[in-house]
Amino acid sequence: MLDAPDSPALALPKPTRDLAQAKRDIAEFGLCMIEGAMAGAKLARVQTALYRAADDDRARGQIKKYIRDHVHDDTNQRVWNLLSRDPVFIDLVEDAAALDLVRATIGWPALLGNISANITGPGGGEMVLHADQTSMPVPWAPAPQGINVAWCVDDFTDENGATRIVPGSHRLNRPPRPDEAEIATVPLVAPAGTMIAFESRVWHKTGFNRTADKHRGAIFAWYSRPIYRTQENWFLSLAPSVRQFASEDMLVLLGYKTTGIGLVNGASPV
Ligand SMILES: O=C(O)CCC(=O)C(=O)O
Repeated sequence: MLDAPDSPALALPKPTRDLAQAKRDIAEFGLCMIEGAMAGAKLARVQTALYRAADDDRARGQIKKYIRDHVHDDTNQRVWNLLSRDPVFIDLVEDAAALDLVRATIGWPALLGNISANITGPGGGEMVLHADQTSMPVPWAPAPQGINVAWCVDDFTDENGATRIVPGSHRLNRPPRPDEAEIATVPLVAPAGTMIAFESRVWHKTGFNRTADKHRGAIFAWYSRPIYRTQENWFLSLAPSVRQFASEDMLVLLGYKTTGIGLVNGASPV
């Protein structure tokens, strides 16, 4: 696993629009890249909504350090609970291709753990190398417990902090050890509008943003098997309008419509 940066072991899947190929890529590499998942007016709408929410938070001083950003600095901004910020983010959560990959990777019902953004700015530092299924005790079960669907809001480049990944690391079926924190990774270089889905065992981190003036905005929709607690506490933080107009799939993803766990008086609350 300690491969040189130009090693064939660090090859990435080719961007595709073929969901069958994307599922094969997740099995082989631990991730897939869906090109052109957002384009034109939709991409512009997402960009506007995200940067408006980020500007609002910044203007009001509502930027909180994220407990998992071990290297945090003021150039990095998380925007939480996007579902409650603009309806366009509801569309991302329910995107047909995204939900198809969720069902294929972790089954259904699934929970939406969170949908948040990470905007790394000029000079922004790296995140620690990690896999996302942090709630799963080791030894891990031999199947992914979650999947992260990342939406590139800006172009992802090596210079502006594209997410860096260790392709195939899902096959190790364990989190990286501290002495593996600096092993070779590859940047997920992709144009804005690309959707990148990576299963929860893949090792990855935010890259350094070495630019003088470029932000790298990315939205991460994290889905897990329903036995895990959600990262965002939807019951406290969800804007009522999202619940008011929620689709059947969204009710399941938020944990309002359920079987077996999360019941009220032995039945699904909704
Ligand atoms: O910002 C990125 O590229 C990755 C973020 C990430 O891995 C995380 O939030 O867990």
